[in-house]
Amino acid sequence: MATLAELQRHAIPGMAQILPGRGNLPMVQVRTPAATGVVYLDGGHVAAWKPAGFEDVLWLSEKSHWETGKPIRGGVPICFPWFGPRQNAPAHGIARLQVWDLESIRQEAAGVTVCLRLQDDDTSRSFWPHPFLLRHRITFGTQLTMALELTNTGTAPLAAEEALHTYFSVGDIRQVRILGLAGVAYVDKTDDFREKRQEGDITITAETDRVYLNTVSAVTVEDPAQHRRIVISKENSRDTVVWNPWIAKAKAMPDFGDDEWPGMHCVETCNVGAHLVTLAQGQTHVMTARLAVAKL
Ligand code: TA6
Repeated sequence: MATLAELQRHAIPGMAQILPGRGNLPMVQVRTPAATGVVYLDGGHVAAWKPAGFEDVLWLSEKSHWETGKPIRGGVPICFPWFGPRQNAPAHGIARLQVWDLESIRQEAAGVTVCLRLQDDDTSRSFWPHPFLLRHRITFGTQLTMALELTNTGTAPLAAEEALHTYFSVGDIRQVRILGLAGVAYVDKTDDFREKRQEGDITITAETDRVYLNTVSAVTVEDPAQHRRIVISKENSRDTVVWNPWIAKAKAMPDFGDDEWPGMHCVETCNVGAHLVTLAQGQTHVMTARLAVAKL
């Protein structure tokens, strides 16, 4: 793993710097007139994005761990190579627990793009015996673009689930409406994984944990308490997860404040279950999530 001193060669003076963040974990901090943003090398984890004129769009728990090997609660955890729990292995896979390498930082028309990479190693192979190369290209600008690029660097076919598990900051989840998934089938994980169909817009009135299937739709989150709407569009993703833990689940998570559930929810861009990504030797797949925010 590169030292902080070795990472400085990537800095762009006045725009992108590499410095110790929470828990002294190394982070890239981007500051431009368009937006500010933060991504940690731990987990390749985007932790903040604040476009000019708005409060931070991403949510972070005040109780989050800030330790290598433990997932940050909030921001955008990367779930790979599986989604959800797995016996004798970390939930949501290993990528969010490992320290990624900083490959480059570039100033582009759309913003400042930070590229992080993660390759298989003894740890990953102990859980999942496949060679792989992941790149996470994050562009911090008036929009936030996250492109998760997966390459099969092995000789055998690779099959993996993936998710950009994005936590959004909202004024009051009880006032939020989520548009764009009407008519889409979903698995309701709070009701024995029964398959249902979304009727109209989504409102959150209890623990909500749904995998919307086979949808390429953009999703709009209307947040009247913060007078803003967030549009989440995506490419090469077949599923969208919507999650809020509500009261009991929030209490049950040690890295989640008991009273934090009204201020957040997840809309996750993913390929899970039957839509896992399959790649032949040398093949690459890029899943992209793009966030935009506007006044409501
Ligand atoms: O994406 C929703 C979900 O799968 C929920 O079931 C809940 O487990 C959430 O992810 C958080 O998972 P984590 O492992 O980060 O606590």
